[in-house]
Amino acid sequence: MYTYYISVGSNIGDKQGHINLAFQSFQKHDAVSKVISSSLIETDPWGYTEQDIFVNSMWFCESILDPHQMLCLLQSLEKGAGRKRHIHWGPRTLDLDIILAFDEGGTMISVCDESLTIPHPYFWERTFVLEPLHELLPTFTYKGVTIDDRLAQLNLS
Ligand code: A4P
Ligand code: MG
Repeated sequence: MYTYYISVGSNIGDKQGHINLAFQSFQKHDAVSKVISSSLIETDPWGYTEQDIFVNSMWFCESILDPHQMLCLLQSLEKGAGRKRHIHWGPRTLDLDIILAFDEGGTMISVCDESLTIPHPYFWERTFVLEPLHELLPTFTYKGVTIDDRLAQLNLS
């Protein structure tokens, strides 16, 4: 059994609608359990800034799926929302990224291959990821820094 924190983002069309529909399918999936969503927040675009504001949130779940199987499930939900891949960091109906994964003993899992990098390479730089993560995991610490301190650093810079 694994636990996952999954970042959710949308900035095209009915953003909240895309997220809510995907959440319902995810919750119903046989291979996932104990699904929780953070609040939805509106955020300014990060990276490629010539695009509409995003709605972002974070999902927690337990699952028997290993990280690559979880990536497949998330990509099928993105497809279901009509996701087309064009511009890197560009507009999307639904983006589901695995941010953190833990094994049954609570140890953080690292993956780095051609299809998957966990922890997500930019998560520690992004308030749109860390704010919803903070809601679900307020005691999280990464490389000796608490998520509270990291958010304070990012909000100052
Ligand atoms: N991939 C590798 N690691 C992962 C992972 N941990 N989780 C691979 C999910 N996928 C992972 O992703 C390209 C490939 O990354 C996948 O095929 C998978 O094998 P993509 O979603 O098709 O393409 P992308 O848009 O180029 O990359 P990505 O990683 O989704 O973009 P980012 O870095 O997440 O940036 N601003 C705000 N405010 N809110 C946002 O949500 N999102 C982005 C997207 C930019 N700016 C934003 C937001
Ligand atoms: Mg993605």
